[in-house]
Amino acid sequence: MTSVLSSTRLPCGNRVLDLARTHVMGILNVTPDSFSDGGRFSQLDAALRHAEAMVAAGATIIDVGGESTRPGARAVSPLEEMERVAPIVERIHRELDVIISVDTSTPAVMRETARLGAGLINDVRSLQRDGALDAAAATGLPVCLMHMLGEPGTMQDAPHYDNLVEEVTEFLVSRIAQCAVAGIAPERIILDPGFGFAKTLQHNLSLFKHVESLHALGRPLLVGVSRKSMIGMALNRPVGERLYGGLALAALAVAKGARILRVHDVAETVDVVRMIEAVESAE
Ligand code: 9MG
Repeated sequence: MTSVLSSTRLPCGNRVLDLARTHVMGILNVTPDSFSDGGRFSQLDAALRHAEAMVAAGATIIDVGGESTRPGARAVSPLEEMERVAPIVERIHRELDVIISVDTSTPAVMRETARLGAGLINDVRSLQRDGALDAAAATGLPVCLMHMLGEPGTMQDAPHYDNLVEEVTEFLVSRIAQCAVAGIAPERIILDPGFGFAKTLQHNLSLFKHVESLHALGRPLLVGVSRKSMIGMALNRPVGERLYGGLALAALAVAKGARILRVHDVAETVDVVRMIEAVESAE
């Protein structure tokens, strides 16, 4: 396994992420259709129970998101996003022993959820929204910077690269530099090549094959491919039948040095990670 990190301990609010190991980040979507059978309070309880189940299955990070990033998804207002995300962040912080990541591009959501106990900001827009750099800097939390071109609604409209790996790398280098200007030190940054974001199937496969090259940037890598269309297209599988393809990619991502795997299927992915660790730690 390859990766050169300057430090293996990443402070995430009141917890620390040990980057010597690979972590499984469980996905908790709190969009209206995610926990739709009941009123507001039972939806919150259902989301908390789902988070609890993922922690019991071995997730060390829960990624809470209130805005769908699927192509064509409806945009939500900052207020709507806050109303979805803040209550569950507060409950998880109070009741579960886990790092809370907030999947958001909205400055106000970054600030408020940090106050409520979030430990990590996961921004698919790499802090490019107005005010996002300053908001993230003010929280003191680590941030995950992800590669994407354009916006989720239109990103799949004929994405083009002359040299994909080089362009993804350049994008991330330039976002790290912008973060430094805003007061976010490189030590607070996690990098993500953004599988499925402004990329064709061939782009995704090729980027995965060469993902180790991002280790040159010296920061931990997050890989998110769970149930994505790259698996569906490569294997001709609908979304409900992408588990084995996803586990194959999870194993490959660990072998290529990824430190965080963002997944729906936590228990299965934790088994993959632990099995690899068992082999790697043998004599
Ligand atoms: C929110 N979200 C959806 N897919 C993602 C991915 O691949 N990486 C990160 N960091 N976030 C994602």
